[in-house]
Amino acid sequence: MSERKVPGVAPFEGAAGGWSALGAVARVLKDQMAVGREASALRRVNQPTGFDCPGCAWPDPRHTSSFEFCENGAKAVAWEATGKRATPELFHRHTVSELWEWSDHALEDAGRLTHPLAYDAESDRYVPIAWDEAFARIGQALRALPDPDMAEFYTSGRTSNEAAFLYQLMVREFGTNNFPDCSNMCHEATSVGLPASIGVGKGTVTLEDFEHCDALFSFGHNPGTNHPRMLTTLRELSRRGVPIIAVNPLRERGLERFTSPQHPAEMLANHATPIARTYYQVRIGGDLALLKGMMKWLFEADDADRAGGGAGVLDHAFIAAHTQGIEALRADVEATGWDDIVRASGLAREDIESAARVYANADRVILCYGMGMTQHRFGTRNVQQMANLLLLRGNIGRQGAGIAPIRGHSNVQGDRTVGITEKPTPALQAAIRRTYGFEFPLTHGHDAVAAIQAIRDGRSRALVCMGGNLAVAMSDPATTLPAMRGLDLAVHVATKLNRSHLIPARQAFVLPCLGRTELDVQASGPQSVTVEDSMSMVHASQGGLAPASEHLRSEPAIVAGIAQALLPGSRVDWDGLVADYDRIRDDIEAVFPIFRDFNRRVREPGGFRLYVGASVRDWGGDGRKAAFHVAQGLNEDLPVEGGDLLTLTTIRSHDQYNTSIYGLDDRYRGISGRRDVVFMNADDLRERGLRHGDRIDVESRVPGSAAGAHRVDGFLAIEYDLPRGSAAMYFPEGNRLVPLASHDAESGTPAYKSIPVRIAAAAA
Ligand SMILES: Nc1nc2c(c(=O)[nH]1)N[C@H]1C(S)=C(S)[C@@H](COP(=O)(O)OP(=O)(O)OC[C@H]3O[C@@H](n4cnc5c(=O)[nH]c(N)nc54)[C@H](O)[C@@H]3O)O[C@H]1N2
Ligand SMILES: Nc1nc2c(c(=O)[nH]1)N[C@H]1C(S)=C(S)[C@@H](COP(=O)(O)OP(=O)(O)OC[C@H]3O[C@@H](n4cnc5c(=O)[nH]c(N)nc54)[C@H](O)[C@@H]3O)O[C@H]1N2
Ligand SMILES: [Mo]
Repeated sequence: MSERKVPGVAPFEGAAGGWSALGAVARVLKDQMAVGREASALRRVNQPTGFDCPGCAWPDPRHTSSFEFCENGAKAVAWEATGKRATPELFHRHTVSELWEWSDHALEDAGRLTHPLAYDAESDRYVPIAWDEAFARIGQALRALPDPDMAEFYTSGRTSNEAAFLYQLMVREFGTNNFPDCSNMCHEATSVGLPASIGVGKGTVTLEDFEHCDALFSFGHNPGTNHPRMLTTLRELSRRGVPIIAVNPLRERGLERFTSPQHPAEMLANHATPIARTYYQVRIGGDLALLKGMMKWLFEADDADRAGGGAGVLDHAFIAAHTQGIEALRADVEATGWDDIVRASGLAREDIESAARVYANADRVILCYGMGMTQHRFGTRNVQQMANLLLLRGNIGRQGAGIAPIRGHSNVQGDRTVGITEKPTPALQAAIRRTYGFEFPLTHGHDAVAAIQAIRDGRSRALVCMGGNLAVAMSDPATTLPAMRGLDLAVHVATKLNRSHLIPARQAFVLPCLGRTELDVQASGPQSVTVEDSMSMVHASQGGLAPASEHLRSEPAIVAGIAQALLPGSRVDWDGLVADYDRIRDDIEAVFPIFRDFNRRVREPGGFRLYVGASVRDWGGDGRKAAFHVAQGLNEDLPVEGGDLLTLTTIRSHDQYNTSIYGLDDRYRGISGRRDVVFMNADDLRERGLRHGDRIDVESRVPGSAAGAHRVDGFLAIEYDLPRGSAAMYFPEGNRLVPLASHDAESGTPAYKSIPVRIAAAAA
């Protein structure tokens, strides 16, 4: 590390978790000014009778464990259950143009929204409006569009199954499939890649499988920050002697060592459990090469073993009975030379071989992965090569083995299950016809990128957002923000104020909703909603706090309100459904038979698991087999080492939830009080005549993007332990470097994590 002192930059020596995590929670509770309300809220997180943590989609041990401490779960709860309020008074004091100048942090830190608001162009202010009037105007504006396909209906992944189901029902009865959703920016490569490989776009493991696995590979995710409850599972594996192999360009503390706040002895002794046994710092975007290298070794080892009379290293019985396409895969990896694999992965051949050996020596392997694999121009290929690796040794569909995409938002997986998809199936069409008697088109609608393109080109004139912060989460703000200005209609259902709400449309509305932590009372009494976690477990969630304002409505009630104004002759009994969410669940079951016996099963402690065919080696029915997929090349469009360009990735800090910026610290990476940093390798710095702490300009060099169009200026270069040729900065700041058109060709996932850039000393 450089000797130079840079304000706010100092290595963090501790383990993940431990006392520093408890301290951070104490601070956030104090900052949000409502210790009484939150502390009681925290005890109800992920309890059999409590609410589902809005933090992440990692499952709970049957939802029956005692309160499991998680720093970032606690922050998510405190942020929602805050004592601060963004009242009409705030909007009276500040015009929308003034609020635009606030930081993302300051906007949300204004607190919970309390009243429905409508934009008044004359005064440039949001002013309170009655719910019914808002619904009427929204319905009217949508009906005034020449074509339902000129409206976009976005969903962020906190939305419950019940709200999401009603939402898609309303939108389909209206007549479009334009369902951009946060999953399009997240695990879409999984949703597209895995069905082609294993017949289902979901993970195949359950939490129990982790108790039986004997090797775990972790590709491109950061549990210490983004799913801290997973550290408890990783700690148990490590203590059981299971090798954990981390593949990540950055050395993330949560993958290195963990002090569990659940274990007083470990806390008091300041002891930490080591997590990853081996840590491979792959080049950004180099995973494809690593995976091909591991498979190449497996094929070679298999040949050698069989030549010596052995049964082979691959699971030949499984491959013969359950898969297709092995020959093409073999031909591809055999044709790929070691020199290319080493160059593209940035790893030594011995390292790749030893990773393959650990894999081959284990009977039951689980492979977990996150955004480090999906948010690339080759995201879908990455996903399919991971599936290939597992299939080669029959590591899918048996106890202790499988693939585990780590989902982001706490119900992003469930939203998709209950119909939030721009690609509806004939089965869905038939089920909706059967249940409600209306038709909707099967034509594919817009995903997130296509929605922004349509808005940019004037083909879409209305945007309705069920949560989220689309304008900031999306790539390319230079395109996205101006495109959204001047829509005919913008509607945001939200808990807190964010930048997306401040982009004026001819008519704009902010509709404040209940959060997960809050009591939801409808005509039949208190209601619970349901969510689906990363492992396809569906369970109930019921908030207990008094709502942040008496004017809030639940998401299902808001959807019903809009629907009744939008669809006068609707075939759906909106009032009846909202009066009793059991009735929504009955309808979900009627439309999606996978929810058989929904209301009964969701009342069992811990809920139930949805059927995932690949978990029992059903690869999609009709005698289908799992398929090996060939990925041409080795991510050849990434810059070559030693050249002028670097590959930049965008990551989350420890103090943010996507676009919600809780604070300016990134404790485990040694950053405090700032976010304007670019993590760089020491040699890359030196080669550019730069020193740790220098101001730099970063220019995107994505092929085809106009010179100078996508840049970030005046950031701080930080010397950091990551491979040569690789650099990292925070999301959403880094979105300015990602042109809208730079995305995975197959899934449309923006390439947030492989941005070729040129970095030089700051001009000014
Ligand atoms: N506290 C908190 N929790 C969250 C979120 C949050 O913002 N804050 N967000 C939620 C959401 S929506 C999601 S999707 C998940 C995201 O959870 P993650 O998938 O963990 O998200 P990221 O921070 O984007 O980082 C992924 C990791 O990938 C690594 N990486 C980057 N590029 C590459 C690469 O090319 N190859 C490999 N192998 N690794 C790479 C980075 O170093 C980083 O450690 O978390 C969810 N949970
Ligand atoms: N460069 C870069 N860009 C990325 C990523 C990256 O890694 N790098 N990650 C991408 C990923 S994985 C994702 S998932 C997207 C996230 O995209 P989004 O899901 O659109 O964004 P969030 O920041 O999670 O949304 C925050 C807002 O949600 C609202 N909200 C919170 N809780 C609730 C609720 O219960 N109900 C309602 N109605 N609203 C609520 C609040 O108003 C808050 O301001 O960003 C993507 N963008
Ligand atoms: Mo995500």
